[in-house]
Amino acid sequence: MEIYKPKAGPLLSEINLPTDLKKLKPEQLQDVCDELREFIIDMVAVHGGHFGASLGVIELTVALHYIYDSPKDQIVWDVGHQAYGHKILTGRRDIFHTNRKYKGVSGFPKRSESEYDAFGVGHSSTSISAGLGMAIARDLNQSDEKIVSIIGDGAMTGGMAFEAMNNAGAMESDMLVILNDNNMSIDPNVGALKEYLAEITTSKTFNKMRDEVYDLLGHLKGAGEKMRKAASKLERAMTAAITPGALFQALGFKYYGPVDGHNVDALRRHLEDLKTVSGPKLLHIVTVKGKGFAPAEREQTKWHAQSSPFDKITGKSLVKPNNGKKQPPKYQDVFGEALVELAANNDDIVAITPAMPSGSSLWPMMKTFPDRAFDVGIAEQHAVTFAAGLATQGKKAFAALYSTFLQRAYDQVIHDVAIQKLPVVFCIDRAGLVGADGPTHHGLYDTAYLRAVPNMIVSSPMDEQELRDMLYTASEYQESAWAVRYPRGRSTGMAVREEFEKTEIGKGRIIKEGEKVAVLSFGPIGKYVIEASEILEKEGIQIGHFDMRYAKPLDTGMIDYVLADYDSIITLEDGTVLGGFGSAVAEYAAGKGTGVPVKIMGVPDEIIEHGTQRELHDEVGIGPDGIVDEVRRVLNVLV
Ligand SMILES: Cc1ncc(C[n+]2csc(CCOP(=O)(O)OP(=O)(O)O)c2C)c(N)n1
Repeated sequence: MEIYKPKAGPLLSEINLPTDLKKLKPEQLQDVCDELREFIIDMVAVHGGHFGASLGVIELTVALHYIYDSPKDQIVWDVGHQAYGHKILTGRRDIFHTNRKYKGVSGFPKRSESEYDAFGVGHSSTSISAGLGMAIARDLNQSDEKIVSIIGDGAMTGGMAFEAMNNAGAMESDMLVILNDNNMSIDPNVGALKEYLAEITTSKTFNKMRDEVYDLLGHLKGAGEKMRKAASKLERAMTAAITPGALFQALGFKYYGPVDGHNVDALRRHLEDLKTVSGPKLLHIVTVKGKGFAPAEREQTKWHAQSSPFDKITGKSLVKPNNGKKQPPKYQDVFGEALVELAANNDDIVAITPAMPSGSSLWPMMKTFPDRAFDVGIAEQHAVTFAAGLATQGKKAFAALYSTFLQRAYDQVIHDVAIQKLPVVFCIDRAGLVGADGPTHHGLYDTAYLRAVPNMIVSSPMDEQELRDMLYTASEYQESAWAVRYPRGRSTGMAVREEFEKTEIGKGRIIKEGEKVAVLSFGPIGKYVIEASEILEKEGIQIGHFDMRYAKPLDTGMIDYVLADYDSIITLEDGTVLGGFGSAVAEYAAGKGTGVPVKIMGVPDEIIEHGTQRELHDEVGIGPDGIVDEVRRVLNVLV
């Protein structure tokens, strides 16, 4: 089937690189913006992808590439989900329909993909640190490239952004930070900073004075260094006196703004002028997430990203998912609903999310028990220590984090939770290969890094019934921390009993007995063993299948049983093969000295790119076919 390629308008189709954009007159830039917006809407309406954030920075993207000389100048995006316009203007227009598809363009800036992608990204709040590193390297190299870091108001809630500003403000190296303030994270932004930014953008007195100062500064190019310094001093004094922007000033940044981020001409002029201002400076622009596509402006969370084809005028979905048949619930929803049920019976239960109430399905809890559910902003480290603090006072804290983002809080897991033996429950979503978001988002390491920590149970259910029971058991458990990992996507669709039952900690279950080869699976990936087993049965091969449920504590009784009854063990997990569940089994088996070989199947020690989850599972050989092949191989070896 022919893959749909959006058609670029007359100006955009001539822009292969930013040098082509620079040939245009300033008056033509708005038309470029309109064509770029249209192109992105066209593309995402058919192929899906991140959406609202890119639409919100179209004018900024065009202005940046018009004024700066990328790739010499370094344009550093934060998170990178808003960089579609950037990619299209920097040589990837004609392949952009492969965005997020297997072997296609990455949905995020990526250094190996293009020299215009100054820094690889996917996780938030990194752009100022990376930009500062580039600025200091530039100074050491005595070269003259410009450094621009773009950061959203959501990403600005991440501690790293402040660590970077604190450092940059004192280093006095030349760099520009552009704060893209759309008042949204994926969900509505939260926290005191958000209120502060809102005060700035709505303060009329300040805006008037700021405009006057800016005009003065902006027109001083020919007026000499002395006057500019005087004006700069005046501006700083005034800004400090009337406070807006003072937070950034206090951190050593010159503050400019707020500027309408959809006025490409104003942006172009500001960027041009700011090139002449040295040192660390911050330009605050105000934008609308989803700008130019009415449904996305109205429902900004829903349109943060889109997967299904939609009508590019009305936004209405053009496909009935699953042909209109009811789909099994997503694992995240099984968690979100179970949590509310548990919280209804246990007043001590509280829940924490670092800026992912939609992604982690915490809204039911936030709506039902608003006093006991907390969105703390994009602040994983804080989220974990905050949960630890709650636990010291007898609260049963459920910290819901994506596996990939929990990586940020590893020290907090050890130092604040495990060492103090606090019974925090980590609900680890998006565990395993996540699909189209690619390597920055795959949740591959949690089993390995959590298994290494004392006072930590590491579990993964094979289906939604087990997930509910594990959450219930964890809610009553006070001896140590507990991690429950579950993947992106839908559960099995099985009939689930209403009441919860305790699961026995550290105990697996037998799915199927067999001969010679036993497959020990950890988590929902066990479904592939069932498929593989059916294929093998047709060949007369009966494998044993054991759903182990716990990587720690291991069900050693079950492993002893398998070691005694089978000739070979295969372990299967949706995570790295280094130090994960399979390693735990192999360590135990080696200690027993039985000589039964253990083959660890999981994700190899390589960076795995993007694609659908199934494509990636098959690529690394942990899909049903990979399991079938491995069983045949083992049996041949055994013969
Ligand atoms: C460390 C980390 N935590 C969570 C996320 C998930 N995430 C992706 S985009 C986003 C919101 C970013 O908001 P903002 O920076 O304001 O950009 P906008 O989407 O509004 O343009 C979040 C929370 C992430 N990418 N990285």
